[in-house]
Amino acid sequence: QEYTAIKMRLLEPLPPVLAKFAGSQAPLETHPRRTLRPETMCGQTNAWILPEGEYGAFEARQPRSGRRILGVVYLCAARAARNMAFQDLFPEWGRPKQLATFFGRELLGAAVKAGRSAPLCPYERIHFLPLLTISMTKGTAIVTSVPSDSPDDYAAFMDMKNAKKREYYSGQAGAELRAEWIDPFEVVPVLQTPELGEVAAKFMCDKLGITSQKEVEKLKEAHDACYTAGFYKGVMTAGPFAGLPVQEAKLKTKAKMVADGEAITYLEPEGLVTPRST
Ligand code: ZZB
Repeated sequence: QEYTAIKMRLLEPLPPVLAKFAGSQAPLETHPRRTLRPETMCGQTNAWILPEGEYGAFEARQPRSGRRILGVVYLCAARAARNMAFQDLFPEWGRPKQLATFFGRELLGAAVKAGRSAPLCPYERIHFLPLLTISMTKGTAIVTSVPSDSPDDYAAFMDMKNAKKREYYSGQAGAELRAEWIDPFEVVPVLQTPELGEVAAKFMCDKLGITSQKEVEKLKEAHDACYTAGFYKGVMTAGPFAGLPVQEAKLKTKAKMVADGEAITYLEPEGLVTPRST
């Protein structure tokens, strides 16, 4: 399975757990996140992390030149780092160098810039918020949020907009969740389909009566409906490929992001992680 991992640049102030990377020669870059929907990146409103998930910071290298890039680290689950280490993304083949270990909750509220070139992310600064349904064994375990087209994101985004629920999730995470990390952000429509309109995730959540990120069964149904409609009938309404069908925009956005150094592609084996033998 090939994944596109989007890079996000951490912005100051750095969370205390990553403060030791401040002042590195190159900007502290990137979270690769796994996504299969690169064309929707112009609808990002925040990033998600699992509060109790264990993550690491790993020394990165420039994939094309092979140079070690000082001060650039990738933040992700250790398992994802092991995969990446076999794909020339780290200085030493097969051996990720872990520079820090932290829990997701320590990054809550941290600001990132998603996408260097507008309009790939509509907001200059977006924040990490908690998502309890993140799987630590899929992708980097850091997930971008596109509430317009991903029902899971929409439901969790609406949870965060609700002050009472925010307080509840803050208690769950054992970390503060401030209104300023969510209130200035709105759902950004990026594509339309004849059956689900311009904001497919909202359409499906409303239709199925989904009111929380905890309604996983219904969310699965909504996810599949949005994915299928978007993939086969979607036409982009925003971003650099507005007007194009989703299938075309998907390839073009991915190619553009990889060429611009805003994304990397890497492979993840299905099931058990075993090193490549080539
Ligand atoms: C942006 C995006 C935009 C996504 C969208 C989906 C949708 P799938 O389909 O089950 O393979 N994701 C990535 N990693 C994780 C993780 N570790 N735990 C939980 N969710 C994760 O799931 C792929 C999608 O799940 C990825 O694509 C990512 O969210 C999320 F408009 O990235 B996506 C209808 C879906 N729409």
